[in-house]
Amino acid sequence: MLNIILFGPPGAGKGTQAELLIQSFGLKHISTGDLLRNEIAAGTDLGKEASSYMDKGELVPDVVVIGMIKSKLDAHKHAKGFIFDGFPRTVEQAVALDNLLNTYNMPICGMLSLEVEKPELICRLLNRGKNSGRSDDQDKSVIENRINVYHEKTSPLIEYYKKQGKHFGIQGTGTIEDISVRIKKVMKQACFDKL
Ligand code: B4P
Repeated sequence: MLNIILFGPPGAGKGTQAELLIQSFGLKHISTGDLLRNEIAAGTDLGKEASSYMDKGELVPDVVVIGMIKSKLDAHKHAKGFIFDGFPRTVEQAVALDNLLNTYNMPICGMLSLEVEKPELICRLLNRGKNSGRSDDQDKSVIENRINVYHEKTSPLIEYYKKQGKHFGIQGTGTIEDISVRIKKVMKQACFDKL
């Protein structure tokens, strides 16, 4: 089984690149952002709780997100592998993911970390906000808070996966196609035996 984490700050291209990878490798895509937005659209209690955090650019509580991931893994036990997009975002989430995957004997193969500078992130997200209807992409102060939260709570995961020898930094600027080529090259190096 091939399990990959697509990592990076908000707007780094995780969702964009995940779509291309699932086409190439036949992996199951799990985006916690998409799962949460589906709950909001369906008007569930979980969605109502999540939107109160997402509208401000804060992280949804770990217990909520970890529960969603567990039910996705349980529902797709026989998948060829998973691309985790936007998860984990805290050390607690990373520990929970390691524990869950170890129970299935299918550890993370690599954490592919897309590197993009703040001005480019802000520009991309404001651009998406013009058409996507995503409220968290329309307000510059919310976007800046998401980037601050990333540095405070999410970027420590780089060290967490470096210690496991699983961190791979990838330049996240340039055309979407060029970045995809870079990612696939790293995947072949990191996970060759599982492809
Ligand atoms: P997410 O849905 O994960 O959104 P994101 O970080 O903004 O990145 P996304 O993947 O959508 O954007 P992408 O970089 O592909 O999270 C939203 C919110 O949900 C979080 O703030 C949080 O509140 C909550 N949440 C989600 N997961 C959570 C978790 N695990 N724990 C707690 N809370 C959680 O693309 C951005 C834009 O850039 C697009 O318009 C794209 O077209 C463009 N783009 C991509 N690549 C480009 C390139 N190479 N050049 C130019 N533009 C590019």
